[in-house]
Amino acid sequence: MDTNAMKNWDDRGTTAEAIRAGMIDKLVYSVGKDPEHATLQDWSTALGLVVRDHVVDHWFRASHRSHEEKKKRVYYLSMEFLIGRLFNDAIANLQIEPAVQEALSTYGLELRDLLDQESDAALGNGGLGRLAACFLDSMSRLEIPAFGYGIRYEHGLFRQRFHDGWQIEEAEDWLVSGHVWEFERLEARYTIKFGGHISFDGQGNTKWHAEETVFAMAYDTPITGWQGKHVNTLRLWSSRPTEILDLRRFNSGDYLNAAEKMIRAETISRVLYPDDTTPEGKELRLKQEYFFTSASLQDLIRRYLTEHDDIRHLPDFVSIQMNDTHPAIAVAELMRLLTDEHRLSFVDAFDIVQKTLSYTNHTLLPEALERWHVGLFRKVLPRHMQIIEWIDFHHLAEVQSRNLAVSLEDVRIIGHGSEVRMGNLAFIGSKKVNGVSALHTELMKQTVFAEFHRLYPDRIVNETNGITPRRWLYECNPPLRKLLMETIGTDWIANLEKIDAAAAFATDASFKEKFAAAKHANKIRLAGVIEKKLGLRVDPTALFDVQIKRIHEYKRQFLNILETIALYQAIRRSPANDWTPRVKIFGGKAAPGYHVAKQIIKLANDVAKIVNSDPVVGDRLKVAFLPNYNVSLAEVIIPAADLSEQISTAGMEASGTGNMKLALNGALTIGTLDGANVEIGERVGPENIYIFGLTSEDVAEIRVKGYDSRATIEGDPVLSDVLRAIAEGDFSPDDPSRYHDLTDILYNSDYFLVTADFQSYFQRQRDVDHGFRDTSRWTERAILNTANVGWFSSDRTIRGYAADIWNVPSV
Ligand code: 26W
Repeated sequence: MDTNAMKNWDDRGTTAEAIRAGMIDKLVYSVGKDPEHATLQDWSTALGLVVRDHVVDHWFRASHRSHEEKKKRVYYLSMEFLIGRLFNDAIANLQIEPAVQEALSTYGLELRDLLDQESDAALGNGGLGRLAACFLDSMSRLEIPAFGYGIRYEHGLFRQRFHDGWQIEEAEDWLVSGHVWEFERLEARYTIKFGGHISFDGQGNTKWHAEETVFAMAYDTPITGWQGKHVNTLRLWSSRPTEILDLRRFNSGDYLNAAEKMIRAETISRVLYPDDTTPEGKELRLKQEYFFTSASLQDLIRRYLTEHDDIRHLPDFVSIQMNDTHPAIAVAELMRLLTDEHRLSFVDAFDIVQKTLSYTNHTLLPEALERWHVGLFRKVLPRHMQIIEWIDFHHLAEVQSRNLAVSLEDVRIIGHGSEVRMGNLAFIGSKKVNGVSALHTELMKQTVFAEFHRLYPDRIVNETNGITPRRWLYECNPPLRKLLMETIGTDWIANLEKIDAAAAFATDASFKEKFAAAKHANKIRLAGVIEKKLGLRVDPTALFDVQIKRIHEYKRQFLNILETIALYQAIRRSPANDWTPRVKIFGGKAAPGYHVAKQIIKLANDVAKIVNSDPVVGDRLKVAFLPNYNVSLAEVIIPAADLSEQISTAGMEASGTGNMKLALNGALTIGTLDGANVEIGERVGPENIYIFGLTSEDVAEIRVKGYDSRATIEGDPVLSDVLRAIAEGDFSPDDPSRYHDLTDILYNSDYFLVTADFQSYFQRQRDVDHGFRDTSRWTERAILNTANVGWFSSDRTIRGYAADIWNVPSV
């Protein structure tokens, strides 16, 4: 690589004039439009290309440096990267916004309008996918040479719209309007094999005769770090046919079958599976997991061998993180590559595997732990099944040799002889296994991995989740950003712990006034979005009470709706009372096959219809369920929130990350002692958070001794009146029995203990009403939330991974 050529690459100016000239050049020569006829999309593409050039300068320098210095690299393997939009993120990280604004003003263009042309890269379901995206930003900020590896789904998470209050899913199409942030890498193409059979030639050589092969083609997206000091790569794989059109069939008019093989191949990276808890267990999902994992391992070994010649030293220069069990096949695939292709012995290969791989667990929900039927697994991955049998056999032998009173069945990879437990495979094949909050990690040691923890007491570590302060404060909350920069400087952007300097201003009148003004400005903006999307006018001085996350029974949106109805009924009973005006804001998608979750969405919309049109209640209570919740909508809702709903059944939310984003933007949390809520409470102080409900210990106890929800309901007049109203169709006059399934769940099982926590939650909400009325005190408490959650930066989280797991330096 001729470094001289590199040098003049970055003399590309970042002045307004340079950006203006560059934009016109791109508009004319890349987009092929003249300013007079350019659409907003054209201008957006042109400016995007200009900004991208600046990113590429920093990118090349960074990758050149990592290559030169033979630095240890981190590879983050994830089936999901919930990136959202990249345009504003690049501009913010390169700190060229003022120059861009000025360049645009020459043509009377607004940056916001150009940014809004970009479609969200919704390549993820929820927490796990978004965490991966925040981690990419932090690894670049910390100048850790790293690659994200995933799938370039043609269609990301479905678009949600409501039809008569019911969720409707539509295919998402992010690539339709072009995507300037990726580069196709024709040369980075690997063959991925499926099915078939294995032959041995007696000299210990194993041959995999695959039934089907596809190509994995790479697309690279630069991930710009703060101030462009480092830029990493997100490499997403797209599946391509190894055989193109069957011309013979085509010419015989059998057009569809002529393309059959091509379509089958392309299907692998066609669409993201929209479930975020229960695996569908579909063959295509297993093929997706193997497809990207194999391509990624082949690619990183090729890169390693361009810098090193002995594969045995791989662990010294490579650390691979498996984002949940979805890439856990990596344990067997790396074994296959090291033994069948690089001719190492199984024992040597396994030693390298264990030293290179680590696994993050994101959920304790039994139904979310991936188990593949042995029959399906052997059919799709016959060689890997053999390798997994070898690993399982040798691991069990090692366990037995230690004569520890451990349940062998629990630590088997192949359970009950019929299922491949990907969590156990990942645990056995990893040097470190981590949970995502202090409580979650403790519960991992006591439940799903209790036997493994006894066998390997130092393998499980905790790395509490975090969020990137660039996107989730600096970029999404300009008014608060401005106030913080003029008050405590800019250090917090790259070192969020430094935001605690704002605590000193919590009682400062002018700071409080500006802080409240920033929140109010964000609430006015959100009120505008609610009016545009729902035709509903809300009062921006009311309490904005926000619950935004995937719809799931354990996240208990149902509990929130029950409290909303109780408040509604209370206001109707005593309309003259001085009620704290409140707007209940909901956002979230339900997995298409999750009917209870879809009913909960419909109930929220039915309650909204009744409450929002009730003249007795008027502006004292409004309910708004915003459709198609995604990263970009979160960036508008979060800065405008006063109250953050984190009300999961204790012990079931591994961490949560929305809780961190909302607290950082000055919302107070009402929540259970679950996931990272516990650590948020420890840092903001008990007077600045509203904790309620059963603890995870209480829940564990109830699981043992049982729970009578019917007794609770009959003993709670507020709750039983709410359930009577639902069951009698007060919110579904067109179908009075519509919610009998939902109310029956509470009377008959109530596994998620909604009724058990209702009273405590209802009372705590009344405390919130009271607290919010003291606007001055509330603002102080909001400031103390913002100031005391700096620790929840994903930079701190990644520093933890780098030190405890990857053994790489971070700046
Ligand atoms: C195979 C189906 C499937 C897909 C995704 C099962 C499970 C998942 C994810 C693990 C679900 C998920 O997103 N978990 C969330 O991960 C976040 C990041 O660590 C946590 O903050 C959330 O608490 C956890 O629910």
